[in-house]
Amino acid sequence: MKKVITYGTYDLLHHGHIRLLERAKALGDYLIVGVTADSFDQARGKLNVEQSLMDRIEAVRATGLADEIIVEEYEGQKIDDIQRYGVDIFAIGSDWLGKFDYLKEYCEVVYLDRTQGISSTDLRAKEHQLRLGLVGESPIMNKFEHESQFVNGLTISGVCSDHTRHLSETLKQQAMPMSELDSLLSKSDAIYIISNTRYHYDHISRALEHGCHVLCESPITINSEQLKQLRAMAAERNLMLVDSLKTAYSMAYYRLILLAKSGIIGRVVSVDATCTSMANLEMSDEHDMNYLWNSIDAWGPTAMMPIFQLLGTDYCSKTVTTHLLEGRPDFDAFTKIAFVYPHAVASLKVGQGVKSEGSLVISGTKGYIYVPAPWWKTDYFEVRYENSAENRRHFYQLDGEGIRYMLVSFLKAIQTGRHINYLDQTVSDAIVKVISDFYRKEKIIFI
Ligand code: C2G
Repeated sequence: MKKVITYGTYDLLHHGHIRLLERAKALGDYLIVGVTADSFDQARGKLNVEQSLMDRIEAVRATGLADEIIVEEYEGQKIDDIQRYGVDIFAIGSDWLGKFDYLKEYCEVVYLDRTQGISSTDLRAKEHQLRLGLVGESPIMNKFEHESQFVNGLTISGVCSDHTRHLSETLKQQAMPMSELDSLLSKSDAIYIISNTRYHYDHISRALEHGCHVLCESPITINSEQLKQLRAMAAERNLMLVDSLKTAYSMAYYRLILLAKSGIIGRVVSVDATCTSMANLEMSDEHDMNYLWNSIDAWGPTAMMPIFQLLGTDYCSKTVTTHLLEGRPDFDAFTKIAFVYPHAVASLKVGQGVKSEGSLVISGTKGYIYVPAPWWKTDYFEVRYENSAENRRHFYQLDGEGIRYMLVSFLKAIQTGRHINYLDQTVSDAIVKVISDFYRKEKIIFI
């Protein structure tokens, strides 16, 4: 009996896939089809797969062409499968020409002509095209422009900015002043906002009025009342209003939160997060300073996220200590917040112009999780115990600082009308509440 094997994602199964399976089957007597696991697709940069693994397997099964279906989970598995199943022929589409010649050592390798004019990518893009406008004054917009290339169906519709010095040449060419925001909104389906937090409310409400979905750099606003209004506006119009907090979308970060919640370090008793950066305050002129984010705005949301995700948002008390920049009553260069919960504590330190070790430590009754600096770009963490032989290291690939995963998730949320909970709304609201209190200068210790 001649055994043939072939592999694929088979997202939105189409006649190109079916023709390939038919020809692969005709090469022998028994066809094994390897369907890629979601984590393997993610690792190889295929981020936009729409259907779940089960749905994709089901679609392949329904063709009646596969005698056996297996799951492809890791790089290098093909060699193992070929040997394990005693495969005679490996078949794949000609878009992979030459890429699998290394398998010739184990079996015959056949490249079959790819069917022209159809692909899962086209099908996905046709279904949903999203025009994303960029709004604000930050070099991070360059990263969004770059990362949008990895997201099928997403195009940048334009840029509104009053401070274009840090923008890439491509963005500079499309940039219009903030006074023309309405014209950007009218050619966009959604916008990404990274204007100074003082302007978020105005920019978000105008976007929602125009029927645009919003992805806004956290905090969404610096005033809890305004946040309530914006949430109501978004709900009324069936529009997404989502925090842009890229750390939430890092696989390593997401997994470490799940691990901590699963009890791997016992009961969590302390979460300590530090995030700092050098804002180059001496170099900044008056115009720059207008757009520069202070510590609590720039880093507060990121640092509060693990605290609220692990300990909840019902803290009993918080003590805020801050250091304001001389002559700038609204610019904190450093802020420390200590939270007390009924059975736990937490602390955060944020600095913009003050530098410290940017690590995250989650302490528990059995052990602790340590994420080295810069933890907000998590790709690695350690679970540590008293007995170091039990320590475990975890590594997950992080591409584009998490921005591309966040864009994919935002797109999916718009398509499905359902926001996947990388960042719970209660956490987002609690972040705004702390920042709102900060600006009301409630019970703050100044140093
Ligand atoms: N295919 C085709 N014609 C098309 C589209 C796809 O012949 N118009 C073939 C591909 O060449 C591949 C199979 O259908 O052999 C599955 O395609 P995808 O679902 O796009 O999967 P792919 O990313 O090619 O996965 O490690 C190799 C992968 O597992 C192959």
